[in-house]
Amino acid sequence: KTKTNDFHKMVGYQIYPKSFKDSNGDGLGDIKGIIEKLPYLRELGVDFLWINPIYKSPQIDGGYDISDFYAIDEMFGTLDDFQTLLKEAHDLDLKIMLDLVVNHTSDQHPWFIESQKSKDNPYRDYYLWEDASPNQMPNEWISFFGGSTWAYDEKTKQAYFHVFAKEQPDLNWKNPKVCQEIYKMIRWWLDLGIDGFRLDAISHIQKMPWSYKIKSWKGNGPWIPFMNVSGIETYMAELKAIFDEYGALTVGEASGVQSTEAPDWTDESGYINMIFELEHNVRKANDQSQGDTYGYKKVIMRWQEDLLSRGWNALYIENHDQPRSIDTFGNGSIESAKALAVSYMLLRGTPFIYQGQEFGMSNFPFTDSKQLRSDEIIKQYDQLLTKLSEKKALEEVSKNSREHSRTPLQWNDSENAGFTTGHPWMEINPNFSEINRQTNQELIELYKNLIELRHKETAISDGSIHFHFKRHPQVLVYERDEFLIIVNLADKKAHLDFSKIANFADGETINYQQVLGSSNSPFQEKMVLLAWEYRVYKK
Ligand code: TEU
Repeated sequence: KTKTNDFHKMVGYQIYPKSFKDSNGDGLGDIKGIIEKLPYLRELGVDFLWINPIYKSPQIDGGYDISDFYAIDEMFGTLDDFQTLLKEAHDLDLKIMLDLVVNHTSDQHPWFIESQKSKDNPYRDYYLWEDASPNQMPNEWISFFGGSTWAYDEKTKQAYFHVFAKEQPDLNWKNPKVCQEIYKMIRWWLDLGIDGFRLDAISHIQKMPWSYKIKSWKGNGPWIPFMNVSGIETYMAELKAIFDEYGALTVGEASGVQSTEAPDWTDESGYINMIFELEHNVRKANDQSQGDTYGYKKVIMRWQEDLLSRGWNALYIENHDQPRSIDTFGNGSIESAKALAVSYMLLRGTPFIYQGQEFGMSNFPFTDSKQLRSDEIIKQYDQLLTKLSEKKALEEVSKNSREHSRTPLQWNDSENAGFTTGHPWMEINPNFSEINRQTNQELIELYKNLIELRHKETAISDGSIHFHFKRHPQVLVYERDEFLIIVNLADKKAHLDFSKIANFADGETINYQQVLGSSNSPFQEKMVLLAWEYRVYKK
């Protein structure tokens, strides 16, 4: 296989399998459930599915704690089921992308179980162990999920390193045996016929020397010692060689890779096809549950411009780590969900749709801590209880929580929203009779139209991008060659005056035809946009 630019035209769909569709009534989504819904996904028009981890796992972190890279977790089915999924998806021309989680394993992985046994165990160096004492860790670094990056082990008087939960020990990439094991595993899945990988937390595999002192505890400061640290190039180049050999489709989750560095990661000779930026989820300073629209817009514009001549963006507004966009950047209305869809689906890059986003699924109204499912959120909650009331603590942890996006999918208004015939593993959003795949057809239609534009129009898949009204706080305006896209991202009116803009002001009326829009509105130099209005024109 050779490297092509096919992915420029593609649209991905992200599946959080535990909450997608349950086929056997145990309340947990599974592989057979995905198979059931393939026709729906085909009809939507997406080209590939990214499935969150389905490997064997104790599920401390939604499957991102893998205890066997070669086995499918029982809750999702069997390897046979997976191969059936592959075949049926491929028959429908849908590609399958799996999550590749290689920064860490579960502490229940046989390698770690061995590693923990003694200092001279052959697997000791598969992980990162250092001398320590219960009150003296090797350094002051802190993990993404809170607390020290070190977990002390009484038996050997050493601590092991973890950037996520303590049940997710980081692998030691400096050990060539570890690399070989990982590369072997990658080949195994590609040989099985999968089409590619989403590289989880890949920018963390290389760490600074343990003596590194954290300079700032604000923003990304604490993560500097393990975010895109120099030396990572060697591993990335080795990974790339394998991906190229198979023509694998690859997207990196690589926080810490700056927009100015992303071209090197994703151009023709880059390590991966495309990259997710993790910066656009900007929140209002006084309210973590509310998106800052201008902040979002500025990040998007910067990434689009920095990757214009080289490199490729993976575009998204929702995933399993973020609350629902309709409530964060929208106002809960379907109009706002439509505006958000248009704001990112026609940018330069490969868009991803997160399950349920296409029919307006929204945040969950948490009323009881028993509704929480993520281990790290429950820990946060317990911690908050030491200083806050139950109500306040719950409010605090659910403000900006990734739990919101992980509730079961709302397929219809029947019992359990058509997700399961059993008892759902996580409570279903009580709004399922109003918001489900049957009710919000208009939003689904819009997504279909946007996907079709990406497939048909090379200006959209491969064209240039140029922004206008860059300082406008709520309206996003961009040209993709002969296309002009205008989106009002707020629930109030906005005025635009194109007459001062060079291309638009040469006296002649531009012959724009409206391709999509929330209303029928011919192009005018001076225009008034209604709340959440969007317009797509073509010359
Ligand atoms: O998330 C990783 C992730 O978001 C960090 O790499 C990010 O850099 C950090 O939070 C700073 O903003 C992935 C998965 O998406 C997530 O669900 C897992 O919990 C995590 O990896 C661990 O595998």
